[in-house]
This record gives sequence, C-alpha cells and structure tokens, in this order.
Amino acid sequence: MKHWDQFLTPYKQAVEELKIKLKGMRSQFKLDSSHSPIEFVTGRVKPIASILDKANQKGIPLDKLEEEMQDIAGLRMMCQFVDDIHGVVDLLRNRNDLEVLEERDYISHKKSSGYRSYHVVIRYPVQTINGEKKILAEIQIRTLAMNFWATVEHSLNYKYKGDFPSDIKKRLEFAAEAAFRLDEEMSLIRGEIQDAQAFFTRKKEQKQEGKN
Ligand code: 0O2
Ligand code: 0O2
Repeated sequence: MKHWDQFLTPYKQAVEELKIKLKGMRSQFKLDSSHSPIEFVTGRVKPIASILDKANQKGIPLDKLEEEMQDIAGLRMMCQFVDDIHGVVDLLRNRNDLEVLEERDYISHKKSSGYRSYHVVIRYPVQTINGEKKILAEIQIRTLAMNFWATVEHSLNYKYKGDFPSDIKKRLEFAAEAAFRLDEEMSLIRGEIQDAQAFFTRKKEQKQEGKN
C-alpha cells in the first residue's frame, strides 16, 4: 500500500496542479468578458483497482505503468460547442509548462461504441523533494453533450461489464446520434447563444457595480 501511495503521489500532485491551471484558463476568458471555450474542468487519479484491471486487459507489466499507461492522471475539459474544442487543443499545444505527445481525435473518427471526444496525451513535469519527475497525463476535451453521453454509457458499461443487452445497445446508439445532432443544432445558433450569454454577463457586472 505504501508503494502505491508513493507511486501515485506525483500523479495526484499533477492532477491538482493541472486542475488549477486549466480552470485558470477559464477564469482568464471570463475576466476578458470574452466567450470562454471552457465550460468546466474536472480531474481524477485512476483508482488502483482500475489501474490493475486496465494493466491486466492490455498486458501492461506493473513495472511499465509509468511509460505505458497514459491516463493514471486524467483531466477533462468540457466545452459548449464542438468548434471550441479545437481552440482549447490549440491553447494546450501553445503552453510551455507541458508537452503534447499524442492526440487522438475521436470526434472526426468516433469509436464503434458511439464515443466522441478529443484526447491529448501530455508529459508534465512535477517538482518533488527528489527533483523533477515527468509523468504522463491524458486530457479529454469534449462538449457537454458528448460528456453526458459518455458519463451515462460509462455507468451502464460498469453495470453490464461491456456486455449490453441488445435493446440498451440500440438505445445508446440512438442517444449517441441524438447527442451528435444536439451539438450540430447548437453550433448553428452559436452566435445567438453567445450574444445572449454576453448580455447576461454584462447585466450581472452592472448589477455588481451598482451594489459596490
Ligand atoms: P465552479 O466555478 O463552481 O464551476 P474540485 O476538486 O471539486 O474542484 P473535481 O474533484 O474534479 O474538482 O470535482 P467535480 O465534482 O468532478 O467537478 C469539478 C467542477 O466541475 C466543479 O466546479 C463542478 O461544479 C463542475 N461540474 C461538474 N459537473 C458539471 C456539469 O454537469 N455542469 C457544469 N456546468 N459544471 C459541472 P467547481 O470546481 O466547484 O468550480
Ligand atoms: P476511466 O477512468 O474509467 O474513464 P482503451 O484502449 O480504449 O482502453 P486507450 O488506448 O488507453 O484506451 O486510450 P483512449 O481510448 O484514448 O482513452 C481511454 C479512455 O477514453 C477511457 O478510459 C474513457 O475515459 C474514454 N473512453 C474511450 N472509449 C470510451 C467509450 O466507448 N465510452 C466511454 N464512456 N468512455 C470511453 P478508461 O480506461 O475507461 O478509464
């Protein structure tokens, strides 16, 4: 157990640091009163049981976890619109506190399950009392609709261990299609939505100023 604690400590630190940094990007857009391409950010360290399951499934020896398991540290960035995702990926590519190693575009090429998301694998330096340690982390960037579908599908997957009854499988396919259409519809009225959001932000700011 102590060994796992030691192994996971830099990953925990990386997730905490990256959550602050990525949420900071959102705050900077808000301060600018410009549309934030980032709606919210979450992060987690993969639980030990899930690390062991995945290592087992993928035939990764436990002494190769650091190099071969890319999502022990995982971050998610949620966007309102599909187009925001590309903007967020560009922002990540331009940062000099992390190195983008790989990108997996499951939006242009959705998975057979219906899963859509953009994955970026990074190398991130963590400062420890024994010096710098570079770890791998995976950042998943997706719309709110993609996130809704993935979250629900993930729970069902857990329940059915991937072996879905055929009616549920069909429903999930329809739901993936509906989430895709929702993203398309929202993109078509993107300008309208952003104008409304900017209007309410200004109103809120005026109200705040009135109070102070
Ligand atoms: P804000 O500014 O209130 O949104 P944490 O350590 O709690 O900060 P963690 O462990 O990743 O972060 O928590 P969690 O519960 O996964 O959620 C992180 C942030 O995402 C929280 O915001 C939640 O309010 C927000 N969040 C989670 N689900 C949704 C959702 O479906 N819609 C929206 N809009 N936000 C969601 P914070 O950190 O409190 O900041
Ligand atoms: P968690 O923490 O439970 O979400 P793979 O071969 O697909 O296992 P690989 O090659 O390591 O994975 O990387 P990939 O495919 O880029 O990313 C895997 C992660 O993407 C998964 O992590 C999920 O978070 C998400 N994902 C991929 N496919 C699906 C899917 O069909 N449905 C849902 N809901 N999520 C998916 P884990 O390991 O499941 O971890």
